[in-house]
Amino acid sequence: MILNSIKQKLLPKYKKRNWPGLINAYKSYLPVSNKTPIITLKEGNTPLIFSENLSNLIGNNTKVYLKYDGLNPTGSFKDRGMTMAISKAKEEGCEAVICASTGNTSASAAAYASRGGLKSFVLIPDGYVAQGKLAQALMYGAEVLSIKGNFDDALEIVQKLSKEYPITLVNSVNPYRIEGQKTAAFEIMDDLKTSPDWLCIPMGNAGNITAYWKGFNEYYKKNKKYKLPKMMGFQSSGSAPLVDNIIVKNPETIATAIRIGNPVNREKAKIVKKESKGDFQSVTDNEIIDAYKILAKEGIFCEPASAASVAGLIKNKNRIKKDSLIVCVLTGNGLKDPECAIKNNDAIFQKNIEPSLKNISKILGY
Ligand code: AN7
Repeated sequence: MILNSIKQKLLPKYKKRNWPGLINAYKSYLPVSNKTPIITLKEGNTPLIFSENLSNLIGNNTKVYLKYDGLNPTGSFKDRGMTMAISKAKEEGCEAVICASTGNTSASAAAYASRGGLKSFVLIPDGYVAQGKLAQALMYGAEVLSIKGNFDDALEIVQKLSKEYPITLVNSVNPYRIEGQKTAAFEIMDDLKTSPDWLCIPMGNAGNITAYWKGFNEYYKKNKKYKLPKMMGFQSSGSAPLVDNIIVKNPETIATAIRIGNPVNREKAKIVKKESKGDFQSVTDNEIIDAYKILAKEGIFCEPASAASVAGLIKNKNRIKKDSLIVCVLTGNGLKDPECAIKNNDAIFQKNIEPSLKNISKILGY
């Protein structure tokens, strides 16, 4: 009886099943009209999760939240940009889309293109795309070209192709991608009713950090209670063109999603850093894996590139002011890269066990 009355009170308030997808939810902030065909998989509305472990680790009454964007329909934040890019491509009458990708963009482009009835072509670097992402691109129906080169080589080619042929480029140079992705900042501010002091985020091409900054600014312009956070961008030390202000010819990192040596949004990222009084830093692969494990111990499984945001936060422990509110963006789901997880964990995993009750209870220590 008591349980029933609690349920009746809570249910209407927490009913989120009617989420319409991020274009419908934030229409007034987006370049869409009644004529735009909205191609959606109900992306967005991802949870902002308080991290007890990280808050304790940082100390000084810091509150750390995780924006778990790996819970989008294809398992990464790319869906936010792709619902916009594909809807606009469809509105403009285009029939095919193309992208270069370290994996997640290709998965998302393939899914939304199929949903919108468009053809998709994706170029990926041979041998450097996590299995889950490759599986998705193939299943969702993209034409996949694995090239003997890296992401930067692939991006150069697709940029040229999209200029010469009637194919829409859906990498983050497409401005609609940034428009869609800025909604993640809106959701954070809607949840917190304020802005964080720091936003920690991994950077590859730096489209996402650009998008978040745009989102924070748009709310701030409407209401000054939404302060502007410091934008803290993190790259892997073997692939840190924005930190070192260089082009990295042969980027290398376990975080294959951000294995990018010549980011297209370099100039935009510089502006974000300057305007937000933020910082760009690198973290090593070992620091990334440590952060990856810390998150999992709290039940949160992200891909290695996403853990770079948390590795970066931990690295700055001594710089964080008392009572800070920090959000780390977890851009992709851990299931994207099962190989990395199986290789990098501290689990007890015993194989070839005789299936007898006696034997198993002995192994378990009973
Ligand atoms: C999990 O899929 O570039 O700084 O081709 O998959 O906006 O590039 C992926 C990038 C962070 C970096 N985290 O975002 C691609 C691709 C994950 C990612 C990034 C990516 P940007």
